[in-house]
Amino acid sequence: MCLCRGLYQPDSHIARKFCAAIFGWAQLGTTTKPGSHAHRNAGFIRQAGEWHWGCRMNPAFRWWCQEAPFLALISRPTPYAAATLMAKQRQYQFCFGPWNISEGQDPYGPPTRPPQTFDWKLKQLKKLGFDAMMFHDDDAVPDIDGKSDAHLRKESKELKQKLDDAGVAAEMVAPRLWFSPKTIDGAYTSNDPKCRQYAIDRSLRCLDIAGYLGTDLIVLWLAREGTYLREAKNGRRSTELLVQALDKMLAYNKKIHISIEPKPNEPMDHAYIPTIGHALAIAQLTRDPKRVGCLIESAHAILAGLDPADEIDFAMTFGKLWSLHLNDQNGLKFDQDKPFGSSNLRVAFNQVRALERNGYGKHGEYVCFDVHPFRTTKVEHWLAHLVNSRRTFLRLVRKARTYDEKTARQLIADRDYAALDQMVLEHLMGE
Ligand code: XUL
Ligand code: MN
Repeated sequence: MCLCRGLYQPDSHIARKFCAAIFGWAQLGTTTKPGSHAHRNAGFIRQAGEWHWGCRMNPAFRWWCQEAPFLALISRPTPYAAATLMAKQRQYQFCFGPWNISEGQDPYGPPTRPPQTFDWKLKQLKKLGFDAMMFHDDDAVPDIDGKSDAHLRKESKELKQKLDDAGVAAEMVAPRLWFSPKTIDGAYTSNDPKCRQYAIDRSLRCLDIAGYLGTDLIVLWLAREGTYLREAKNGRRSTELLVQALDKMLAYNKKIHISIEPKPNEPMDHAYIPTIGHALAIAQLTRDPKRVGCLIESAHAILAGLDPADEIDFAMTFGKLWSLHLNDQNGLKFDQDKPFGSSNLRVAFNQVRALERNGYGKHGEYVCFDVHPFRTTKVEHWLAHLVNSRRTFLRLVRKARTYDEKTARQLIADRDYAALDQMVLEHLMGE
């Protein structure tokens, strides 16, 4: 291995061939009994979608995982097909929504890419090796407000068939309560009782769609539940209205679980449920607190001035992190939905560490990327933000698993946080 490490030059053909030969030998030369501990410990093993030399079981080989050149060789930016293969070899399951293949419009300009059909998006998701798709109610049933319950059932079932044929799961359904003229002043907290009723009715239809699509997870991003000016609503009454709305959903379907996705602002000046603390606190006031949990979006936590890793640890202490929207955000400005790790790799690393130490995904939770292409992105690069986010995530899983916990513990015991800080930076830089 040392020889391979020494020989490696980024563009050396011989080194590549040599590594391949060693790799083949290590695979074929194993004489241990399949399935035994020794067998798993011998030769190369796959971990987090990458090949490692027995490092999961045998700490003696852990050095090899620290950005070994062989790994660098096989982890170069890959075309989509190779990235797909990589994703198939890990323990996490990945997901995105049809809105994440967006057309580039912003408040100041029109789309920069032509719209694509849902079928095309599903095909891309499948081709890239993602496992599930997340939905708004009207992603599943377009123009939902003008359709009867019978229509809603028919279209949802047709969609379920398409998903089954593609081998793709529906991760969640979220009512889009921020588009209609009836939700201009908020949905559940609107000052108009007729509008509040619309929001409840629409939410219950969303629960029906979830049932047809075979998921018990409802996501509530409470987009307009807040104010542009404080005097327009009564905060206490709004909190009570939110509890009433949650109670109606919980009573309507005894199987569903509701994940609240907090966001502190945008579109509102101030939202009523800005953080995970607020989401979990309001869950306690409902008729069935154990069925109300949360979804953390990295960018939303950053907009609240919080570290998303702390939000993850907090939610997972309660066993209530049921979904995740990983992305990135460059400071306190409009919601950017940048690729995961794009602005702050260390913050991304700490999110992955928090997920790893809490066992996220063990109960079937998905890692979803709520990321958007840049407005400048050309059609031929339209899916890169999704592939790159997953790739960065998997690289950071490897970084989390090869982090030198023992030295970190010693430095913490010595209160030598300067050295700890540098150790983290050098680990991330690969030196
Ligand atoms: C809004 C946001 C939404 C939700 C789904 O900022 O993140 O995409 O995730 O309704
Ligand atoms: Mn989101």
